[in-house]
Amino acid sequence: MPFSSEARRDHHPGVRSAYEHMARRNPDEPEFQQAVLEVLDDLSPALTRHPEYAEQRILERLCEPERQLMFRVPWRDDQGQVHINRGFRVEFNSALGPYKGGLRFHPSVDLGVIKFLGFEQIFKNALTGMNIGGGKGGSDFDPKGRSDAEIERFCQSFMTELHRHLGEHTDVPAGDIGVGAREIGYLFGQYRRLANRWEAGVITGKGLEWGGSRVRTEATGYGSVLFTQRMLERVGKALDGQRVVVSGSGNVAIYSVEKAQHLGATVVACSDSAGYVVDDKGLDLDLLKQIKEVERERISVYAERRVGARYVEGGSVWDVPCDVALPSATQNELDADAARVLVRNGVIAVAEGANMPTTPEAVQVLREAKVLFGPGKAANAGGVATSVLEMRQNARRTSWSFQHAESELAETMSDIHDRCEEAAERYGAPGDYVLGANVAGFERVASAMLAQGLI
Ligand code: NDP
Ligand code: 2IT
Repeated sequence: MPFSSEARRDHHPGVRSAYEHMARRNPDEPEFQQAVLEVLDDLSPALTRHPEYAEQRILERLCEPERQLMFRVPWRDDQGQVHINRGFRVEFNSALGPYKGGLRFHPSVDLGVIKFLGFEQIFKNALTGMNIGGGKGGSDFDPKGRSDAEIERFCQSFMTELHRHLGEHTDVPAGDIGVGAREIGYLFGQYRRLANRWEAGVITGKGLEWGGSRVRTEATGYGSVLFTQRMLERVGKALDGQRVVVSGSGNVAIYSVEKAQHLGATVVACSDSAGYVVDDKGLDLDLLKQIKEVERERISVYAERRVGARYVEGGSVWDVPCDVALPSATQNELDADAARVLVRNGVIAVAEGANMPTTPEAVQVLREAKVLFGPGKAANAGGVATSVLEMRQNARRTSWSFQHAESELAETMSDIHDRCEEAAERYGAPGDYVLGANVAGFERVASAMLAQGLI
């Protein structure tokens, strides 16, 4: 990826050389290059204000993970066949706390994908104001169509290698695409067995009976909708009465639908990788949960069971007219063409429930159309923030009520919104949440790195 062909401003030489250095060293990792570019593109004014960041080569250090693990994950399927997958954990930056970030099981996973996610996680975690560093992991294992027993064997094999690198003060994984409550259970079980320690704080997203936190399941979706609500409030609007489209139908999507409905919106569409459903009366949340969480079925089944709903195979969910769009599936799922359709249909706000779902060209289209835009590292930070609430409860051997955990989440999302807003104003770009999130996250990590010396 060339360095910002349509640069929004003249770049500080330190930004340019750090980007070129990173791109040379990681030539086959387009998602990682994209994630770095999206952050560095906003950092020139911060480097001008703080010459010590360039002198100490903070950007070059940030772009190089502290540690990258790749390992073999052998497992046997129900027919006795042997499979070999590749496992990853990228421990990117621990200046602010132990490495923290999810595990993704999806066939598209490779080192570059895990590095893009780990890099984003550094700034997202910094924005929460909490003491967590950035990391990410996963495997190219495809859980689709696998039995519970196969998932269990895979998770046990994966953790057999990973466990030696984890610890509540070292590295604390959680879920992401393809890793939910079931997988976290098998992973924690194998960790506990190998470590001979009941160390709740070593992984988050646990079941409520064994150290999990209320609201962690809901947190990412709830948080992204709360962030959207704060953006709308700033321009004198609210979610009440708005037409919302969500992409995906996994953990983040389902709880975005739930919170948007709580706040009075009508959610008219959601999707999976094969197609999307439209339900003009508003999605039936109980039916959606039954199909996706209980039966683990495809989203097309929703239209078979719900009168008045229709399924569109393939195509783009962004063709469905809406006021608010919440991309909550995967990276680069909302491109410039889709953004133009959204703008033509009158969209007023877009918030990223997923990580990097909007391409840079699409962000540009939305920016030019003055659409409110919440970048993932701010809008979807409610998940990781609630993971920290889980770790806090584990450390104190206590367990909070749903109301208490939810009010902590709401306060955190509001603080993140305000941090982005404040940084954007300080750097002369009021309302630019992308710049605000990048700068505010960066300043916190950079000053910690500077204070801790050359490591
Ligand atoms: P899930 O596995 O629960 O759901 C993923 C959803 O996205 C599914 O509907 C899936 O469809 C769809 N999807 C996945 N890959 C693709 C693809 N290549 N093309 C089209 N659709 C795809 O994952 P989550 O809901 O947990 O994660 C969704 C996003 O949110 C990810 O970007 C993740 O990184 C991000 N995120 C998650 C957090 C969490 O706490 N879980 C926290 C912060 C961000 P299908 O079933 O057809 O594959
Ligand atoms: O992308 C993310 O922030 C997550 N998948 C959640 C990470 C976490 O540690 O809760």
